[in-house]
Order: sequence, then structure tokens, then C-alpha cells
Amino acid sequence: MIPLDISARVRIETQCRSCKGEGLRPFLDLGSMPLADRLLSAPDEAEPTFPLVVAFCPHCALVQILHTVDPEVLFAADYPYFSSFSPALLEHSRKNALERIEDQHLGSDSLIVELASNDGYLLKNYAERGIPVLGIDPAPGPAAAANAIGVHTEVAFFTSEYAFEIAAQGIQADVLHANNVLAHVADTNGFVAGIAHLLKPGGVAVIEVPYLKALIDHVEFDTIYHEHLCYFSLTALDALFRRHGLYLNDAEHLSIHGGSLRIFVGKSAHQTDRLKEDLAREKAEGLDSWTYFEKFGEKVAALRDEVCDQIARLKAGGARLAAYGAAAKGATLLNYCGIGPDQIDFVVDRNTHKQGKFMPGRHLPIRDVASLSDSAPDYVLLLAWNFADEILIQQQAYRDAGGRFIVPIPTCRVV
Ligand code: DWN
Repeated sequence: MIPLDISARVRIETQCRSCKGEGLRPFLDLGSMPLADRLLSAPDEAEPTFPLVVAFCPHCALVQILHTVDPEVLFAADYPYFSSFSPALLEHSRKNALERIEDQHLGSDSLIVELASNDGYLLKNYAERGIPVLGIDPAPGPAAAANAIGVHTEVAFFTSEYAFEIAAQGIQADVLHANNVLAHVADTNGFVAGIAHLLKPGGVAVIEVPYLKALIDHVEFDTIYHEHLCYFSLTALDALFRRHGLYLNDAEHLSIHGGSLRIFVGKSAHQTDRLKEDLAREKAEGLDSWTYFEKFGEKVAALRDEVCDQIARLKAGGARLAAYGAAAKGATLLNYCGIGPDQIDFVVDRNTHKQGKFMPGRHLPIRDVASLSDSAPDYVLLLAWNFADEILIQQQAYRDAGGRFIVPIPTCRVV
């Protein structure tokens, strides 16, 4: 059960999470939303909702939400996200580790640390090759899964104090990974200061974050939820790391999660030409100014109407609909679009920890993927659109039998 006094455990931010500047400028209000990853055990379970408003900092260009829900609530013992349920993510992570091993000449005298190491999905690629690892993750479930496969993981929130404490024990990283976590931490500066403590002088922090430009350009509004406190441009990241004696030296553009950045950060400045070009491009396109964001709300509302109209047309024609992917982004999309049991019969997901539970806010039941062939709905709304290629191939038999997928982002289309 989610205790109802939880609504007291939220803070309204008046200063920028990075530079502490005032005058944050809201540009998108998604309304009052449930916690996207807090799946329900019963459809009638009481659940709190919180405002979800996105704002731009005119001083350092960081995009961020204005309400901070207590991390103990967001990442509690029943936090259901396990990275290893996505084969595409596992392959992406394996390649990442192999590249690091080669680039940094890693071996048995190295130490690889991952912040928010989840179920060992990434660190296992080092451990299997005899390279020492340390995982740090606040969610007991995924951490237990990591330790069960031999990936040494400590259950803890990573903070500057925690980093200082383990660095004092002589623990410092040759490579420090932090994938899809920098956006999640309530103390952004403390987290980055902790990275500075934990990184060896010649070490490299290899950090993956969803890319703000992809979110805006492809209208990926559903990737906005209370877990994601910040939405990063290279411009905002550069300012954030410099504040702590760290330097953004390179960045790769990745397709994962709808468009992400893999940034390389060190204790000395060696910016690559491609990073300099990317930073210049962001300035030229206006990611450091308000005008880039001011019309985004209209684009989101238009996409919502597109999705709702498509689903209404199909329902009016007597179609039966299900959804695929009990994703956090799926909760935002269903709740912002007002899609629920009147439109969608159930959601399927491979993550066994999610099956048998109910989607936040709309309370759609979550079943295993086999339900698609058992119930044979006419259409499936693909909430995990960021894995569309993988899932469409996986579900070829359903499609060969006449089933169709509705892919909602960046434009709503039936495939
Ligand atoms: O930042 C975060 C992103 C990176 O991952 C976390 N806050 C939580 C999570 O967000 P999400 O839940 O929107 O992520 P996913 O990984 O896009 O969710 C995909 C869902 O689809 C998962 O529940 C797993 C499921 N899935 C499946 O059932 N079959 C995924 C694949 C690839 C599949 O074949």
C-alpha cells in the first residue's frame, strides 16, 4: 500500500537544481500525475498524485520539473524497474563495457563503479572478465538480483558524503558509469561532487542521459515523470560538471530510450572537436534560450489529441485494444491522454515483477506477453515505443495473424 500521508513528502523547487538561480520559467504543465513507476497491487488502491510542471532555467539552461517527491518514496523496496528485461538494452550495455575495456586498457587491477547499477545488467560484463566492480543502487530488489549473479552491489543512495566515505577507504574508479540516474537525483550537485570524489585522477566517468533535444524535437512528452527531475542538454551538463572541477570532454549520440547522450567526463579539460561542434549547434538552435521551449506545450497537446482521436476511431469501429510495456513513460502517456479501461483492456510486459499489478492512475491490469496471443486484441498501443524495433520483431506472429500496433511517438501511426 502507498501511505496516503505521502503527499506531504514533496518539495516545490524555486531555485534551479544546478546553478541555484531564481526565475525558473515553466513551459509545460502535464497536470496532477500519479508516480509513474509505483505500480498498484490492487485496482482500488489509494494513490497520491503530484503536479508535473517542466521549467527552463534562464541562467544555466537546465530543464527540470518543479516538484521533488521524496526519493525514499520513488525508489522504495518495490521499485519494479529491472534493466535486464530488455535484450536491446543488454546488448547496448555489453558493447559499452567492451569499448571501455579496450579504450581504458582495463584489467584485474582496475575498478569499475556503477551508480544505479540496477540488476547488474552492465557490470556483469566486467565481472565476467575478472575486472573488479562495485555496484551502488538504492533499490533492494534489483541489487539482490545483481549480487545473485556475482556483481558486488551495495544498497545505498549515492551522495557526496557516501562517495567521500568510500573514497577514504581507498575506493576510487578507473571508470565510473551512471546510466539514466543523473536525471533522477534530488541533490544534483551533491551527486556530481560525489563523482568527483570517486573518480581516479586519470579516470573517466561515462554517463548516459536521455537527450533534451530528442525529447523536444520528437515530442517525447511521456518521458517526463516525477523520477526524472532534470532533462539535459550538453550546454547545461557542461555548466553542471565544471562547477565541481569536472570537464565534459566528449559526447556520443545514442538511439536508446528515444535518443540519449553518452558523455565522457574527466578531471582535466580535453574537449573533442565533435563536442565543440555539438555545443555550438545547441547555441545556434537556441537550447540555451526560452524561445526554444515556449511552444512545446502546444505540440504536446496536439500529439495527445492525435493519439486520442486514433483510439476513439478504432473503438468506434468495434476494435478491441491492449497495450504493450508497463513503462514509466506509459503511465505518463495514459494519464495525460486520459486513456483507461474504456479504451484498453490490459497491458502486457515481460517484467515478471510488474505482471499481476496495475498501471498507476488508470489501473489497467498488467499481464504477461502471452496474453496478446491468448486474447488476440485487434490493436496494441505500444507504450514502450523506444523499443519498437525489438518488440515488433518479437511480436511478428501476432502481426502475421492480423494484429496491429499503434506507435504513439513521435507521431501516432498504425503499423
Ligand atoms: O530512466 C528510466 C528509463 C531509462 O527506464 C527509468 N526511470 C525507468 C525506465 O523507464 P521506462 O519504464 O519508461 O523504461 P523502459 O525500459 O522503456 O520500459 C520498457 C518496459 O517494457 C519495461 O517494463 C520492460 C518492457 N519490455 C517488454 O515487456 N518486452 C521491454 C522490452 C524490450 C520487451 O521486449
